[in-house]
Amino acid sequence: MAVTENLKDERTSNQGPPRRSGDNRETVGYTFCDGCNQMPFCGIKFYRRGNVVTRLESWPGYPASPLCSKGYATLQRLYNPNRLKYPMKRTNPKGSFDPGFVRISWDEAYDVIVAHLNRIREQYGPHYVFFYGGDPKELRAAVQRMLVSYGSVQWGCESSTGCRRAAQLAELLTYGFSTMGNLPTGKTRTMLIWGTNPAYAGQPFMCHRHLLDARDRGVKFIVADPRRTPTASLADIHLQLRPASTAALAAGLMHVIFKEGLENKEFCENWIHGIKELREYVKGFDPERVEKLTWVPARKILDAARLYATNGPSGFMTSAQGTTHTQNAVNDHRCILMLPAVCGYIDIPGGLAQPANPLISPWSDGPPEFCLREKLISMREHRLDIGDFPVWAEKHFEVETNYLPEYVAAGKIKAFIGFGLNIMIWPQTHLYQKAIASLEFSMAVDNFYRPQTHPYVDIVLPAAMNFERLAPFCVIDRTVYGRSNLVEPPGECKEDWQIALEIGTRLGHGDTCFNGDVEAACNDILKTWGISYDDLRRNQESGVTIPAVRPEMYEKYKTGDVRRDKKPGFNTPSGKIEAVSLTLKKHGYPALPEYKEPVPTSDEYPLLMLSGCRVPFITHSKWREDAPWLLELQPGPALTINPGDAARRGLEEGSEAIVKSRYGQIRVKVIPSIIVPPGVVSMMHGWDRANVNELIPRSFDPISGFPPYKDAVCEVVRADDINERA
Ligand SMILES: Nc1nc2c(c(=O)[nH]1)N[C@H]1C(S)=C(S)[C@@H](COP(=O)(O)OP(=O)(O)OC[C@H]3O[C@@H](n4cnc5c(=O)[nH]c(N)nc54)[C@H](O)[C@@H]3O)O[C@H]1N2
Ligand SMILES: Nc1nc2c(c(=O)[nH]1)N[C@H]1C(S)=C(S)[C@@H](COP(=O)(O)OP(=O)(O)OC[C@H]3O[C@@H](n4cnc5c(=O)[nH]c(N)nc54)[C@H](O)[C@@H]3O)O[C@H]1N2
Ligand SMILES: [Mo]
Repeated sequence: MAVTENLKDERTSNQGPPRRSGDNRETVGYTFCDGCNQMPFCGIKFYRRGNVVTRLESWPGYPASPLCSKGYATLQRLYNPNRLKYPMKRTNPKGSFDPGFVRISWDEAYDVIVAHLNRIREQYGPHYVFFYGGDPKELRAAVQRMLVSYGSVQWGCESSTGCRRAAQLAELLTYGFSTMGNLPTGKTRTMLIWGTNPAYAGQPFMCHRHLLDARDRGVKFIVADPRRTPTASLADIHLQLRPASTAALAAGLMHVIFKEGLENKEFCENWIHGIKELREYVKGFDPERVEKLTWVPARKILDAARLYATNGPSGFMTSAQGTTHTQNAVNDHRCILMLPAVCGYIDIPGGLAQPANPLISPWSDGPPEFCLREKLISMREHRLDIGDFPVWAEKHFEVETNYLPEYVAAGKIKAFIGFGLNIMIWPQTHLYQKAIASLEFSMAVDNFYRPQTHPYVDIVLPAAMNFERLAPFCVIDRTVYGRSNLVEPPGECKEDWQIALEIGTRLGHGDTCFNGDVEAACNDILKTWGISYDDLRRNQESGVTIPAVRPEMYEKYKTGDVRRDKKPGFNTPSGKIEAVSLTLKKHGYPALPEYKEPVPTSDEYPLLMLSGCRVPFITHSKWREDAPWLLELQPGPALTINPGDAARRGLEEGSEAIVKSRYGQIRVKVIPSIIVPPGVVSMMHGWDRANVNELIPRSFDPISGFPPYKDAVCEVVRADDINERA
């Protein structure tokens, strides 16, 4: 009890003197939008009276600006009457329609959590507790600090389930560094954009505006995407490929480049390991064959290859995930990554440059020292995924989560601690619900009650929102920004960092968990740059810029500025970019980025299904009932289908339809649209009343374990046809 009360006092003082209730003057505060969890986050300047945020605007002069619809809707989310406000425990059996959640005190919640964690550590060992963080990445650092203090190695997150890490694994294996590409610069003459649609999914400042400007400057665009997105509309050449045929298209482009001698021969010979094998391999991918495999006309393959290779330097952008939601995730992505390599566009101005002085936003991985990374890695042998995904376990410290039901069934997990947990992330969600429900203990921390997740856990804790929390601060390029003048959260909500650090403290790790003091935890990270949160407050609008340690440099692989051992070359086993991956070879995987046929259609399931392509005003399972302004833009689950396919099924705009696969079915509204080509449908993810992930097979990519969210087949029928038959 005493711990909690003390912490509450400190927290209040962290945020400046409490306001008197009669104090109704308007004051200004600053925070970040967590609407789409893009890092770095967009900046919000807000106005408050008393404890109420009354209005907001884009933070002037802040680089991640202006705000989009989600940013403005954060106020409606903040004051949503359905917010979780108190800790709760379940009193009816897990999975019940009414789980009978009742309010409890923080003390009771912490007592129960700590008792279970201590008991499990005694009875089985600390690695039997699985810790998980969903898409809200802001909380990850503190949760990791807590779980490593406790002594578990089992840390998984949304990135290690279905987002960034499979593409990143491909990058690390192929290039030895991590990159999603760059925005075009003044030197860029052609841009290749593969499987990403920043017009909808990226912050306005991050991408689309820069792409439009580049287009106006005369930069040429090649966009590979099965859909006619706004990003594809920038394209001089739109490669509208069959979903999940990525590696065939990339191999086809290289076929043309090699055949016509357009590659950068010097770079290929000196800096690509396995260039001979790659040349041999892509010989089989002539444009006519690739047209059959990918649906992209041979003429366009020729034109795109020539434009990309001859009108350089060419820039490059790929998705965090669009190309890795297939059963061949890592090799699909590896094949795309070979394109900038064979043309020698690596680390040159206007091409795929790597910053010489990265000060990366720390929230996706968490800052290594703060997260006690060394200790986490030292426990690697206890990882659940080490046998199933050895290459992954070598390169990533986060555990691959997709075999969770199997690990639970084998008795290897006894408790599950989820921060920002959305069980719908997993394909065939019901298996994960059942697995989590079968554990000896589980809990979740969230802003709202989530019917697909919370009935399966024992305790639900209420998290504070972005206007109410101090952590984390934000990093953009080399500038660090803080928050100020925060409001008190409703009820008894606490910020995620405080919850994690308080659990750690109650487990007996007050020393590593800052006795629950969030500002002290932030300062521990900020001190790396010689600053504190107070400095951020003093420089609120401008932020604090950390000077670069060395000038910008290019072709760093030639000078020994890339590898840890300071030898020239890349950070790969061969020291070169690896067309033939020595790490994959060592573990018995295909060493070349081989093409694998996507899952075949059949008479019963004749349509290819993309799932989870982003829309501008919704993020995953959030932003629906949370902020009804956004719900007005799209009030329910919707499926886009090509108008011809719709007409053949008697479907029109707004028709109710059933989408079904071998694994399940969901009810949706139909939007006939040429955004998708014939034979392809696109369904949003994250709707609790129409969870598309129940339709996705658990056929995971063997290297990364990623689910094939965009490599599945289905059929769509009118809902009343089914009703009539029933
Ligand atoms: N079919 C299909 N599935 C997909 C994808 C796809 O393209 N297709 N995309 C995948 C990708 S890339 C991603 S990133 C994942 C999404 O990852 P998820 O983790 O599924 O993301 P969210 O739906 O945002 O859910 C996170 C939960 O955290 C809660 N939350 C939000 N903010 C906070 C906070 O500050 N604190 C706490 N404690 N909780 C909070 C939300 O209310 C929600 O319940 O989905 C993946 N799933
Ligand atoms: N508004 C909004 N913004 C978001 C999010 C959100 O939910 N809502 N989510 C955030 C998150 S967590 C992420 S990971 C990013 C995702 O950001 P993006 O990756 O840019 O978003 P997607 O819409 O999934 O874009 C993937 C594109 O890949 C295409 N695609 C599908 N299959 C293939 C294929 O086989 N080959 C190729 N070449 N292309 C293919 C799809 O048609 C789609 O247009 O967005 C972030 N921003
Ligand atoms: Mo993501």
